[in-house]
Amino acid sequence: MNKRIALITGATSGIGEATARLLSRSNFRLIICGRRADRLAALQQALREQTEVISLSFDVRDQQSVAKAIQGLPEEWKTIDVLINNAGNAHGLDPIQKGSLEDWDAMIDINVKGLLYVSKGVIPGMTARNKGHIVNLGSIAGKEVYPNGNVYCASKFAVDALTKGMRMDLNPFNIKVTSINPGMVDTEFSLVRFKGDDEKAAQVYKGLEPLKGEDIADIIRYVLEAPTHVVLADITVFPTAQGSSTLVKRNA
Ligand code: NDP
Ligand code: 8X3
Repeated sequence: MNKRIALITGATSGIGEATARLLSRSNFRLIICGRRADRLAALQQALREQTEVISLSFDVRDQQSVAKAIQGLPEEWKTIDVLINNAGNAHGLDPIQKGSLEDWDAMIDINVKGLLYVSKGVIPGMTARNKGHIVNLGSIAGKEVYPNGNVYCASKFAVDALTKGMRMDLNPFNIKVTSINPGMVDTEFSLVRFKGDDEKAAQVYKGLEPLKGEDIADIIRYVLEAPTHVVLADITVFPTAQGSSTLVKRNA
């Protein structure tokens, strides 16, 4: 059976890396993306035994770099079957009256505009071939707003709207669109949110068993392996200890 080509953004850590590792063992050829070239090289090397892998290093905020990287793919890599729009992060956790413009720009530029730039590069090939599958990483933050989550939540509400819009607009082209909306996943997410403060990041997951990147990767693989006539449109996933954005059962 021919291997499908999957392009994964944010493959240098967390959910994206776990997904790349799992899909490398699941009949996919991979295009792994991220800014940290050293990590991309190490991952490419590690996955090479399982499947063919190439890497693209670009900042999703830079539309020209995104377009150049995708247009510059070798011919045999241009027919992308699966796009996993995963790159993204929260920056800061401040009330709106104290939030920093820099953090706001980062979240809107990466989580919303970056997702659009990568999609703009990949979708024309999918519509031309009348097939494809786009998986957008939303969040429970794109379903429920929580205190101090303001702009991060807004960025993920935008992802939710874009996922729904993509599913409608791409319907004539047989393109599947899925959104996966996790609660707490223990990745580098909180470390980035709290600007490298390990202690603050560790507090987020204290006293509960959070999801792991591998848990989300499992779901992504399941979604991608559904029969041709089935699309998992919208999946919200929590750790068992989490009941909502703000309701979490912690051990003492
Ligand atoms: P990580 O911080 O572990 O991974 C984020 C990834 O995004 C990294 O590979 C990073 O790569 C990439 N990235 C960040 N900024 C840019 C940029 N400007 N250009 C290109 N790539 C970028 O976090 P997660 O794995 O947890 O996050 C993955 C997705 O899941 C995000 O969209 C996040 O919002 C979402 N999510 C996470 C949850 C959680 O609790 N962890 C819950 C719900 C959703 P690099 O730095 O090398 O560029
Ligand atoms: C990440 C989950 O609840 O920290 O999107 O916003 S949360």
